[in-house]
Amino acid sequence: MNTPFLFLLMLALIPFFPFSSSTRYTTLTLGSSLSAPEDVLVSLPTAIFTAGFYPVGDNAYFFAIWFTEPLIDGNVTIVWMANRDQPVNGRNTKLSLSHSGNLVLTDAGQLVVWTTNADSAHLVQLQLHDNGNLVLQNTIDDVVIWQSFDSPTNTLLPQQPLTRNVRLVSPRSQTNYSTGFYKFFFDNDNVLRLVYNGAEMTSVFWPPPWLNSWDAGRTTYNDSKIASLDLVGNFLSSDDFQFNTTDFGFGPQRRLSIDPDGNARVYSLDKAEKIWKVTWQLTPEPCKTHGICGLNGLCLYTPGAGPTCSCLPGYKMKNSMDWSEGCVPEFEISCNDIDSVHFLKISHVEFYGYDIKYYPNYTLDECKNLCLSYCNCKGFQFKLEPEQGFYSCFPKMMLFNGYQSIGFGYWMHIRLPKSKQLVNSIQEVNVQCSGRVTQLDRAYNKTHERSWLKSLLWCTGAVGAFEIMFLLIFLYKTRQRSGGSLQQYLQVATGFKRFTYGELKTASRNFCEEIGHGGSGVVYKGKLSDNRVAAIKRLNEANQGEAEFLAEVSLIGRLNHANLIEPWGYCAEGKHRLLVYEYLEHGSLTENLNSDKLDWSKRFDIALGTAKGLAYLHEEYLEWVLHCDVKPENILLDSTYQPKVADFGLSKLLNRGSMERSNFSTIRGTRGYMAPEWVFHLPITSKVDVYSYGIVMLEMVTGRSPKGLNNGDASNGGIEHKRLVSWVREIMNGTNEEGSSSSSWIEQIVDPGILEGEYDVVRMENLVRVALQCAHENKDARPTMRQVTDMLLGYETNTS
Ligand SMILES: *[C@@H]1O[C@H](CO)[C@@H](O)[C@H](O)[C@H]1NC(C)=O
Ligand SMILES: *[C@@H]1O[C@H](CO)[C@@H](O)[C@H](O)[C@H]1NC(C)=O
Ligand SMILES: *[C@@H]1O[C@H](CO)[C@@H](O)[C@H](O)[C@H]1NC(C)=O
Ligand SMILES: *[C@@H]1O[C@H](CO)[C@@H](O)[C@H](O)[C@H]1NC(C)=O
Ligand SMILES: *[C@@H]1O[C@H](CO)[C@@H](O)[C@H](O)[C@H]1NC(C)=O
Ligand SMILES: *[C@@H]1O[C@H](CO)[C@@H](O)[C@H](O)[C@H]1NC(C)=O
Ligand SMILES: *[C@@H]1O[C@H](CO)[C@@H](O)[C@H](O)[C@H]1NC(C)=O
Ligand SMILES: CC(=O)N[C@H]1CO[C@H](CO)[C@@H](O)[C@@H]1O
Repeated sequence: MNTPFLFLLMLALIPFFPFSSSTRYTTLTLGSSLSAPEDVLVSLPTAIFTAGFYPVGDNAYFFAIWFTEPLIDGNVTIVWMANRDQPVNGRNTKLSLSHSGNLVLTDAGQLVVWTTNADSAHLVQLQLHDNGNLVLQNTIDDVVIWQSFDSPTNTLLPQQPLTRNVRLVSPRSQTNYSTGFYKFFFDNDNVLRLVYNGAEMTSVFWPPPWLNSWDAGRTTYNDSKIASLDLVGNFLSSDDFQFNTTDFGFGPQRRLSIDPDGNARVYSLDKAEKIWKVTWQLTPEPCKTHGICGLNGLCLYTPGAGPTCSCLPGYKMKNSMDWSEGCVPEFEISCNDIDSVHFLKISHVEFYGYDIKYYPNYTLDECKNLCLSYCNCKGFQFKLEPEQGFYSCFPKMMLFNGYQSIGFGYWMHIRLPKSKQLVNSIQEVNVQCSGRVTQLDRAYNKTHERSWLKSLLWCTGAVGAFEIMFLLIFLYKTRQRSGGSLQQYLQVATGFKRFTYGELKTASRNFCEEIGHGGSGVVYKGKLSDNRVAAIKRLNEANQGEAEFLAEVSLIGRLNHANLIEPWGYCAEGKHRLLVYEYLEHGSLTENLNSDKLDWSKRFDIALGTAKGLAYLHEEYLEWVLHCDVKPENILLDSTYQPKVADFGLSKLLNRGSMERSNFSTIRGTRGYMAPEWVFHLPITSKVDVYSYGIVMLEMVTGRSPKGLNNGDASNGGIEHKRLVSWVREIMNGTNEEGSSSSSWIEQIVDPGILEGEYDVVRMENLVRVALQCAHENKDARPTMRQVTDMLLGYETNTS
């Protein structure tokens, strides 16, 4: 080798590197070595990557490869490690290329910690390539003897193949890089899987184990077992699994990592801000990752804050430093003495797996006795099967993979000794309309309105707020932006795209065609570059941090239902916050209510579709979404007059931490449609939407607006629209007493101008009865939205 030349080259390169106190190599030749801690090898040709000794503690180092350029917080991002489970000493430790052509990491001059075991050729050299691959190569014919791409740790770089013998394994924690519990690999059946492989148990959770591979969109026939992420952000696997990152296209540096929380994510480097942004992730629901809180633990998820763990009542943390070890009971239960046992009910909690057996159509008492009859039964899941209309019992031999889910009808009953006088220390999960609510004056003065709206959430409570096209709304007080790259999660669903402000400006022709506005912002019509017509909502207030905004947007982006308006994307640039939605030609129900286009059968479809959309928000989508502002303006109609619920952005919520009643004494929603709970400061549940739905349905049938004539303040909002309800009720009551046929009371309430007698009296009666039930003052007397769809649908199937 031409040493003077190399020396000059190194001199020339030195100014480009921020830390220049150490020796920088670009090539390691036979017999030479890198000494800990300072020596590094930089990648060729442009030094994107650096290989060297990365400190992990007092005098403890990994031999690792990282991105040379540090992030905004000064830390570098590691992409590969040689000795993740065995850090080496800082002194007298070397990575040497032995004369036999072997790469050896020796700790403190003696112990071989790691080696390539590849001694074959003699004329080899070690170089780091700009794609992040550390390559031991024959200098004569360029044959690769060994490369780091073949033995990844938890990160896959673009163009690095994931092959049959290779697995990505998560680190233990954010700060502990040693081998963790989550493995991403090709299984024996040729399917790419993510598996929790803990100390006590193993379980596959992706693709969902209850689906067969075919249903999960995978093929088991291609045994080439190869997957990789390419330079434009397309990941393709031989089992047919593929995705595109949200920032699809050439440009940003990307990496796919298996994170310590068991999620796989693709990160793209934002060069300007020097942070990693998540542009794809495998599961948007972090608590559904198996094993995350260990045995007897329960996972709670708050967007922004991420998942948190807690122990079940009666259990305590096994190792206060490590949730993966879960919780242990603070009691002992004797098997035979069933009198000393009781069951503690925890609502909205699901534990996945470890069922002793599945028992359909069981009552609660039968299920309790069943659990008592098994010595190893730690509790049981009691669950409503909405389709069959009965409850099922799942006695559990282990309480694992527990998470709180405000799904419909999930209860967990855990077995505890009677002597343990435990209250349910896990807060009953309540549902509220906004994640972070600031304490408000509970009186709603009209004069207050402006500042109230400005400073807070955007529940469009404004009198007369006329919102034709509604999208979603969220606004919080500006919050500190969390700097860590991991907080920058952009949880995205396929098709939910990030737009630039310029793109949207062009699409809307500089925001010229206004199609609606409300408290939260103005909606414009626009045409996207792919010729789709969109509704673009420009939010008034941009004082929400970007990360915050993205966390909220991502929730909305995951909602997908035929009866919900489809979110297409968003823009968060500087002060601008915009949301992009599908555009519906027929506008809202308000505009169509008095038109003759809506015949009876269309109205029935609107009733049913709206109920389905709301039921999805409440129940199927397990993220606890309430709408809180159901009204005709927020029910949009597509070309066939099928309804789509809009403006469910008001709904997002989830902060269990602030569930105190006092925290949401704010009146939300629109006068005329608000449930009495708002007025009387009762707990807010999904039943507020049921109430509003009932009022909307009555309005649709009668043609009478629930908004009173006077524009008095909304604190008596519960009173006025009672008139519509009691009016209907009285007519129904009165004529029935007189013994006249049902058609006569229906005739009296149905808007004669609109429906002209052409309707199915029996179905109409059913609809009105359901609507009245929904608008019951007592929330417990109202059905759930799921029951509403069943009642409307059940009737359909019974009669046809
Ligand atoms: C990292 O986790 C492993 C496995 O639990 C443990 O043995 C090791 O001590 C941890 N290292 C640090 C630095 O905490
Ligand atoms: C198997 O997958 C590889 C990689 O995706 C692809 O190139 C190949 O054509 C596939 N083979 C078959 C038989 O589909
Ligand atoms: C990714 O984008 C490319 C180009 O737009 C497209 O052909 C491909 O179908 C996309 N793949 C997925 C999984 O969306
Ligand atoms: C559930 O059990 C009850 C009582 O044994 C029975 O009457 C009912 O038909 C069952 N339901 C179904 C759907 O099997
Ligand atoms: C709102 O109304 C209350 C009670 O009527 C009153 O004390 C308060 O000053 C009003 N607030 C504003 C800003 O007008
Ligand atoms: C950056 O490194 C410091 C010290 O090594 C650590 O305390 C901090 O958590 C790191 N920041 C991130 C975002 O990982
Ligand atoms: C309906 O009739 C019953 C019995 O006559 C009466 O008690 C009730 O108050 C009536 N309800 C309404 C809303 O008029
Ligand atoms: C944000 C907020 O107002 N939080 C309050 C919620 O309620 C609890 C208990 O009443 C208060 O301590 C919080 O400050």
